[in-house]
Amino acid sequence: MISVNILKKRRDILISKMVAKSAILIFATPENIKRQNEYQFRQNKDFWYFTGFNEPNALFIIVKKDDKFTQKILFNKPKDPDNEIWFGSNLGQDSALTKIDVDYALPWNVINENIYRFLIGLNTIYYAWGEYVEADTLVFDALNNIRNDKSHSSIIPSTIIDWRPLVHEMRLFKGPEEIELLRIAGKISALAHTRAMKACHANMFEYQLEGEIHHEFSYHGVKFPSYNTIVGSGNNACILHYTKNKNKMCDGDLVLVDAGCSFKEYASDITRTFPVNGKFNKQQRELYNIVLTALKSALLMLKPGIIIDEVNNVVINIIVNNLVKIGILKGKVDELISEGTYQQFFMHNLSHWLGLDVHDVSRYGKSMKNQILQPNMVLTVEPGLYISPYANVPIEYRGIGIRIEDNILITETGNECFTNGAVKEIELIEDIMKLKKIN
Ligand SMILES: [Mn+2]
Repeated sequence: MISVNILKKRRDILISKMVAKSAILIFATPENIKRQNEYQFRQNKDFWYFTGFNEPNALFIIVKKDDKFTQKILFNKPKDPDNEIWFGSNLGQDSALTKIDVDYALPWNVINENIYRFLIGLNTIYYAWGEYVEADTLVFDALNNIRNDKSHSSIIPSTIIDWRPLVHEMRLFKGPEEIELLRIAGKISALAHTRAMKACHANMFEYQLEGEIHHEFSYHGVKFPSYNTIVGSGNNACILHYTKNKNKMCDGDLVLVDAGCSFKEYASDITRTFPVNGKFNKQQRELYNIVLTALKSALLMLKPGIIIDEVNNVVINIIVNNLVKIGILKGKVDELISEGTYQQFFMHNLSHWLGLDVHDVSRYGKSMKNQILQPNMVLTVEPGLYISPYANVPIEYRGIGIRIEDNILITETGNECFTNGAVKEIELIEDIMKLKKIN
């Protein structure tokens, strides 16, 4: 749940952006989508942002007649004693009025016959089409109902506006309560990475290290990771979306752990890379320090007014210069960059937005690269180096994959790192791994 005060604040901002004689329709995740058979139910984040309501099959509507008159309506599942025996209780309509703070709460099973009543006499409908087929059908049927019913022929909504640009612009700038949750998510995830460092040893399986991470999440009151945990040792660290986590970890290899929890729906996303046996070898150390230097330089630059792409260029420069120095890349730095030769070793983006979603929403349809950073934006910073086992480089560098990822808030003057709890200096990692506190 989100406090009614915060819901009110968010809804008021949304209402201020709506034109008169309009309604906005925001659907929860439907119950019958196929994904749900495979995964636990996860609420639609835009719906959550304005309702804090975690049940499937629901629709939140705000009707704005004019600046003085607005109505909030919720359609949600009715109470059903038979169903409760199997699935437990749900909120129902009566409690929804106060808990979700709406003027009307109506049962989901009568939505077809009733949704159009709230849209009569309006000009504009704000709706994000294409998310759920069921929702599209409901909305377009409702609009057809109004058009076909001659008794309501005075005003028929004729404009449909996608609300995602409005809502996602709001979500891009985090409020104080969101920042606090993201901060906590970062802290818990950092503890999980620390636990993994302490627990790690040769011949352990990658999934066992994953288990240590998830144990620490649940210990701190978190049920879900915010994405599938990646534990890739040895060559697996070079597979960017490796989630099989099935190999035995070998003495002498590095392990890359990309894991973050979702705390009260807010995501964190940390990557740390450390030696399975607790001690970096020469080549691992060299490559690791290149990535760490790149990360630190990025963290120094990330503040209001800067464009991500400028930071990305500095990171690429550091990486390419150093790869030339140790003989992994050969040629002129400028050409290696302009021709993109380095991309075989660093092929992903430096950052993504972070919030309710782990890859959080952005200015609608706009790439993050050219956006000017502003206070209260939250993002990841994650340079990496991946030397494929088949790369044409000195053999001792092959099969080393390293990523170091932090989560930051852009502040008025610079940034605040949420994930410093997980150490990243070589000496500190080696010190922690000596502790081996977990049996
Ligand atoms: Mn990430």
